[in-house]
Amino acid sequence: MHGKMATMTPLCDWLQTRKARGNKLDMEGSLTARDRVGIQDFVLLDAASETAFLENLKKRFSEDLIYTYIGTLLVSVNPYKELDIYTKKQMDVYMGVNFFELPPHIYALADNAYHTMMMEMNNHFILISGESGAGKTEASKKILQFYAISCPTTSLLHSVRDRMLVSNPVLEAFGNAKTLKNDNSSRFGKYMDIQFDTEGEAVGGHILSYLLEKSRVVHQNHGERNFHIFYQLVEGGEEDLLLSLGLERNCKHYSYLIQGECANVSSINDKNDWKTVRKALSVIEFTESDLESLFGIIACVLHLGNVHFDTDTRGYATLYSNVELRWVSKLLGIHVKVLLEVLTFRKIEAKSEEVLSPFTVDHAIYARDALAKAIYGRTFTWLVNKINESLANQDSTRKTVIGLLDIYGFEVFYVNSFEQFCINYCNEKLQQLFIQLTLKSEQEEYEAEGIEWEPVQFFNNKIICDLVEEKHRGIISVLDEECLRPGDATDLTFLEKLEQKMGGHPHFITHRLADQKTRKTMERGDFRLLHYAGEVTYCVVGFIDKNNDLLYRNIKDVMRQAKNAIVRHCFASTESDSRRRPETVATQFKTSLVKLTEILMAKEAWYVRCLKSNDSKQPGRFDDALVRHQVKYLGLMEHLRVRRAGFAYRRKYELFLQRYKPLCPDTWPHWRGVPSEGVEKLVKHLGYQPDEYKMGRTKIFIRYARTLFATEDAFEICKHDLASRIQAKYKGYR
Ligand code: AD9
Ligand code: MG
Repeated sequence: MHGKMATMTPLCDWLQTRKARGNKLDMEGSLTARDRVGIQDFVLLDAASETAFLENLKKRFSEDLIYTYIGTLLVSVNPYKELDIYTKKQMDVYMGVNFFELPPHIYALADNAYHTMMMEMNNHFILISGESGAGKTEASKKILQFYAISCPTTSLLHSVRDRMLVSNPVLEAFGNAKTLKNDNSSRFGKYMDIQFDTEGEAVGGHILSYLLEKSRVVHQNHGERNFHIFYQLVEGGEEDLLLSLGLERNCKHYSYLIQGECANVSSINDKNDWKTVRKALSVIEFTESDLESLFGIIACVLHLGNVHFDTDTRGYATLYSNVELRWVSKLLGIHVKVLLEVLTFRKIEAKSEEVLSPFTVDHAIYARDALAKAIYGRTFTWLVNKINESLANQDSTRKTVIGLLDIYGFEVFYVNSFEQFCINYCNEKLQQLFIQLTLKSEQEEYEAEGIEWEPVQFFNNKIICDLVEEKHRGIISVLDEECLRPGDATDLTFLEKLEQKMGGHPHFITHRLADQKTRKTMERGDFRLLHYAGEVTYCVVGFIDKNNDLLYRNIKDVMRQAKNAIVRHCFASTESDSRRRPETVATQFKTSLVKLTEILMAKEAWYVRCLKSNDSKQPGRFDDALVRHQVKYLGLMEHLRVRRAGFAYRRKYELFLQRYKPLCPDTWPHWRGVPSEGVEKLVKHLGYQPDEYKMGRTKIFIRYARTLFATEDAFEICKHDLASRIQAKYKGYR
């Protein structure tokens, strides 16, 4: 056996050369190109000051180098222009190449996660974070494209990959919209598992979606739009399709499309996007009848928006004109009389009788809007399920996954409502996860392993997460209590309760609790949270209603009878026990985020931190103050400090030994002694220098990723060498 290991000695020499080459690359970086393009890994920056950090980012940005590493974390700055770095050729360049050998790229991170998954046969996820418009969705698309296009494939699997790729335009059409922050803003959270088989082929996928901002269907703030799909259909839909749906080719005709007064956006081509979505729907194999129902629903929502009411002589709602309602009736497959009844009357159970109570115009509008939101929201869920069916992998053999998380980014508008509250809470949770996984547990691990360590201080946003979500005490609990309280609960009583319970919390303030100066910046119905990413003032109007998200029972009953198959399906399975009150929106969201955290915690994490370069979406503009603010709140400096002082890689002694034991004659084929001693022998044999690693209680800690990569390369060569020797030997027997 030891004879075989003789071949290892040249490998060790080679390993040294590789390491030297790695060092040389760093040196070259520092001597020549460095002044022009900055440093590609912040860990190698001379000074770890915020100013040096920003200068480096800016220097690279001015050269269109939007990516920079902090160790294995990727920082990305939105260039707001198309860069020629996402070609198939680029993908090929990055496929299978060690992380630090090429300039930083999102493909390098994707490839590294992929290879680690293949090597260790475990699950991973890529957390993409940053504020609204920072480039998360673009990043997630690039990663998906990389896997779909670059990974090995058999022709059989082409269809799964195609479907994976086209799921994006479809979900974006239905779940993204123009906001003041981003022309293509995600209005839902998305987590997608990409499943790989043991050969490394992408064989399937699964999407989880989080809280769609349904209120946008019926209301948009100035300068914002409804979901893209409505404009796409109206602008791009074929003549005969529009005719069959009773639609005019004019967005201005539909009241649900013009509240933001910006139906046309220069950066968006709805007509072309319609073609893309139409094609995508056929790739996902929607049947003709699915499509008919789906388009019927989009049109039905538009018609609903144009259903107007008048007041009759008794002060109750009556239909202004029945033209629009007839179209709604046709498209849903529900008799017009039945529809009219549920939009203008409420069914009340009195004793053993059911009584119809007429609506005022306001109530009727409320019922109409609630119906439009419910139909759209449930159809979105149906769509995600349908896409999941088409991405499902039937084969039950063992698979590993890489999860991609792309949610709505932190956002602050002039007026912020329940939706921003949920979105920003979600961002707090993800920041907390990042802190947990990087700053907190990392430092705790050094301590537990007995590694000498100078603690790095950081702001832990757990205090804000608790403020929002703590059981019985957090804002969501107070809101739920008010929502469930019979009687006279209103948005303002909710605010009062908040003041009683949260008053004095360092991250919470209201108009009444504020000092004089702060009070001038708030309205009476506001509360303000000091989020990790900055202050946000929320207007309480609508909180109770949106959290309850109630739909009158007779409307639900009627929808269950619809001839439109999607609508019937969407309303069929729910609320079997109508007496039990469904969970509130915020609580459902909170529960789904807890589940998401559990899913993520069970996997190995990779991070992409996206930064917004400027607020005006201008190509090439780097707003120092804006970027500095993001660098601060994302905790990038703290991450860098931990990285600089810390270790890029760690593995339990047993696992490390198990993998690399063929690289040393003393550990091959078996090491019978204490694992840590075996590892020590192994790394000494490989020529690790004392500053490159530390021995903990149960794990080896390796400071530089390049040391590990060199070891891994050596292992690959050794593996092939062993394989060919075995093959040769086997041949000799025949
Ligand atoms: V939100 O939280 O969903 O509102 P995101 O997802 O962070 O936000 P998005 O990826 O949609 O932002 O990026 C916003 C816009 O910036 C895109 O529509 C592109 O026009 C632009 N962008 C972002 N990343 C890149 C990139 N790598 N290259 C070129 C980019 N343009
Ligand atoms: Mg997005």
